[in-house]
Amino acid sequence: MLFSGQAIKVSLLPSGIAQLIFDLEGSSVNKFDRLTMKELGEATAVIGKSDARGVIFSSAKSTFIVGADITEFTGLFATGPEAIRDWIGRANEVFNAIEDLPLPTVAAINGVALGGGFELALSADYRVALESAVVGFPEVKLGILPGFGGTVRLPRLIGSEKAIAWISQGSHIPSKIALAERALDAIVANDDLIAAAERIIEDCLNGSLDYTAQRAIKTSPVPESPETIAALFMSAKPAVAKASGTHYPAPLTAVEVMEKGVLESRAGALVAEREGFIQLAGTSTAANLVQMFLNDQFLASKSRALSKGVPVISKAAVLGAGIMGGGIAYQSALRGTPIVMKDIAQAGLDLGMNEAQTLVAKQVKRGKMTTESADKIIGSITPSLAYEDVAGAELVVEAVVENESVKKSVLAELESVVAEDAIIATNTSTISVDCLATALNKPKRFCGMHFFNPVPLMPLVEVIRGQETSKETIASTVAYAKSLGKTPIVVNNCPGFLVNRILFPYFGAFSTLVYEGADFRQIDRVMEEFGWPMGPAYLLDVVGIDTAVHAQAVMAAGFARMELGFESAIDKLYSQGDLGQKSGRGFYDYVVDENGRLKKQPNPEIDSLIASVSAKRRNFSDSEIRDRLMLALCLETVRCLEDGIVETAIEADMGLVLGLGFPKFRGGALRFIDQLGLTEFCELADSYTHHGPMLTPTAKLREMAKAKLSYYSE
Ligand code: 3H9
Repeated sequence: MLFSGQAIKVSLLPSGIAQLIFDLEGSSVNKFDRLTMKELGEATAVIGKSDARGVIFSSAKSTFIVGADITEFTGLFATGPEAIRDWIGRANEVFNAIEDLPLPTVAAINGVALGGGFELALSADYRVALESAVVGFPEVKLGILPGFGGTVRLPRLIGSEKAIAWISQGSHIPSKIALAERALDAIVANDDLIAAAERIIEDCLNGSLDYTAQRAIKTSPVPESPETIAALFMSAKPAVAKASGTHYPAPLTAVEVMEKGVLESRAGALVAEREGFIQLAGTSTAANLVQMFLNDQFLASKSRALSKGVPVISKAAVLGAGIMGGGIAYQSALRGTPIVMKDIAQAGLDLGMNEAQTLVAKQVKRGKMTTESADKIIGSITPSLAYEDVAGAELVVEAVVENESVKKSVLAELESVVAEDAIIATNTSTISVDCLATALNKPKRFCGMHFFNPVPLMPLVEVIRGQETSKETIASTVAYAKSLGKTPIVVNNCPGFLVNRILFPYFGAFSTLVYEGADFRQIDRVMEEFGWPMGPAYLLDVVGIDTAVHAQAVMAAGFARMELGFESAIDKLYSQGDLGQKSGRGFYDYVVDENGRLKKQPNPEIDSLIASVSAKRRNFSDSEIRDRLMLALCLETVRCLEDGIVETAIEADMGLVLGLGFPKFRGGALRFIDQLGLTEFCELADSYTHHGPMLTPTAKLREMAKAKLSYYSE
């Protein structure tokens, strides 16, 4: 054994070639935490002084190396530029030392090699991988750029144009594509990986391969002329900037860093990369996107713990076909759980099956699914008009119309058919789960399962715990949601649950502004500039004006403070049957374009309609619009946390990100409050308190502000 650490071991193979094995103790994956980087430096020095004939970098885990340790980023980034410069400088020294070893080197990539993991592989002379391996640079998704030499070595190896695409898009690249683009040198079978790496080293030693020439490519400027490079980057940058948008600076910065570096020496290019990294690491976007990764991991571990040991649902059912039922049935069948789709009318079943068929056809058309798989998926959905077919289901999702008495009678009927221990979940967006539970003899086995539309695309499922819901019911429902590929968040029952309870105060602030004479188009623009995928008027059209009117009534009945007290523009649209996208007209008009997509257009009659229910049009500053909408939304999020509707700040914020499209780079409502500062947030709210209780901070929030606490330090 040449080296034995807690993350790395190096031994000599019988061929005299050193095998460096990454196997970080106590971790499910290899990653570049501080310990691993330190040991890599030490092991490289030992190898340099040894008699080894070559080096193979390999992993004892199923992943190769997942990158730098993201869990260290928040602390590291907060230490400021000098500490980051120092950290990257030391990593650069280690990777350069590997690249400069006086012997041939090969990375044997057995699994995921992302970010720093692939940067290590690029420091080696050659890269051989399994077909199942995945490589790439996802750093921009964290708001940063590759900082261990990725922007330096990749363009030299595969060309600037391809490197721009790899790094600015942050995609995971399957090994076959990486091989075709020359980022890998070979793909081999599982049992041949180390032997293949050894063969490459032997070829280097016997002169069939020139590893020093290989190195020279990676350490010299690219061979193109300055004019060619200037033209290439000039045309790439606007496209990258357009694709990433103003709120996500990392992709463009990464491209600018490459532009600065490709004609430099290795050392010069590494400096450009490091300075670009430091610039991005100081942004709130990077801090929030890193927190998004940590939040995802938190949600995954929480739902794992909640559903531990729960038997897999082998047969499910959905009551009520149509778009929602069809979407749930499709998702269940797609993910391998056969499902019965029951309706009272053949027309409903036809609609549901049609929805599922349309969804599989789209996948087939995009080449993402074979026709055999498509047939299998459709075959595992059983449309039925008879309750007997539902009897064997272990979990049934009731997804009939959003009407309390209809739901209650369907639930009672259903309970008399299914097994004693079957789980019954209601897909409702607003109706109290406790109220619906009164229809059942065994409310223990009942909970809410709120899917978002369109089901296949929306990642969130709210799992709603009623007062009587048992732990086992929550566990099975969480497990089923996970098996559908969704992210479940467990919330306690209240009108609107988590997501709609927060959305409707935001819509309320919108309606109030319009009532006071604000232009809804300005409101949409301001909120889109803030980072929302669509402004509130557009969102209302997408959600459906009728749905919004119904849900607003439920919310106002549940929380007196949400009562608007006036006829809103939404009410007016509803009264004349303009229901948004579904009817072709709402705040905007919608027409089908040549690609079959709905296109938003001005509604020529909207201004006179709004004028009939609001004050005369007057000017509002962009900041007032943004403040009033965000204060309403953030304060309701605070109340949900304080009322115990949701257990943690992370779950509240992720509910908004995954369910509403809250801009990720802002991290969520509570994170937004943290970043503004709790005291500053309360002061801002106080400047609008005359607008009523929806914009008034809670006593606990004020106490937290006084105590200098924050939601994410709790
Ligand atoms: C980088 O490298 C920057 C450099 O250029 C240098 C800059 C100067 N750090 O998701 P999973 C853990 S930036 C720490 O459940 P999957 C994860 O927490 C980094 N931990 O499995 C979990 O832990 P546990 C670039 C990480 O199969 C376990 O691994 N790299 C990291 O669904 C399994 O993860 C990335 O952005 C990490 N980097 O997906 C990759 N990655 O077992 C981010 C994973 O305790 N990661 N963990 O619950 C991913 O995309 C996915 O996790 C991956 C596996 C595809 C790797």
